Amino acid sequence: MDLFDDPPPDTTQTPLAPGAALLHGFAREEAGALLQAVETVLTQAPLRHMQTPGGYTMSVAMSSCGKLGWVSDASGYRYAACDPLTGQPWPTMPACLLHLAQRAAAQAGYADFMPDACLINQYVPGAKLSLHQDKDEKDLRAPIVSLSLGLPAVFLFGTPSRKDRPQRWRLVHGDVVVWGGPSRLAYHGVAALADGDHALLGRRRLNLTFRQVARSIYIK
Ligand code: MD3
Ligand code: FE
Repeated sequence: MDLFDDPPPDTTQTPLAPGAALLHGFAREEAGALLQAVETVLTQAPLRHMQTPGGYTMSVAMSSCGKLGWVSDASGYRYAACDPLTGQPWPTMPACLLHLAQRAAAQAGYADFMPDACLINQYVPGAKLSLHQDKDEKDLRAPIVSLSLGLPAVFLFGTPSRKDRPQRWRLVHGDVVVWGGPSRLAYHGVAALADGDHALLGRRRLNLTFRQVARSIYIK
């Protein structure tokens, strides 16, 4: 038996918790093309700082693509078919982004992932996202897939109980994380972004989260 027969995998997978897997560098090779698709979306649906229902302005700038986009204002959080800034439907989800999310979900054990929303988050140094749950999606059996581009971030990953102290994971350019099953309702957030200068993105981090928001019409 030759122990050295198998080529090393181009990405390793770290289980973060039941149902959650970090695919190291899963999108690294195609990151340039993915970034270009994101920048095109952002010319049609610009990044903006939303208001929280509590009256704060978020430090993370956001936009969306896909059938539904995530919106927050004084009246609450929700998914909406139109961008309130432009009054237009959100830009179509670029095929390269959809396919990346579907390949990652399948790799992590979630077949037939059909995201209808992709939330785009931009962090500049100092920007952060407080601990929260994502539970406004109608079918919590579908996972969420996240893609990190640009500066590294410290991701805080707790449990479905707010009281449990979160684990800290460093996410770098090209990393993809798939969150589903028992991890789907875990509390999570992002620590204040450290300053730096990324070769492709400069002084910022982009995070894309792919979600299935509407209830599926297909029987599982
Ligand atoms: C774990 N974004 O947009 S992505 C968000 O890096 C959000 O911008 C973060 O949390 C970011 O809501 C984290 C990773 C993520 C997204 C959703 C999750 C982790 C999750 C839902 C359940 C559990
Ligand atoms: Fe979240």
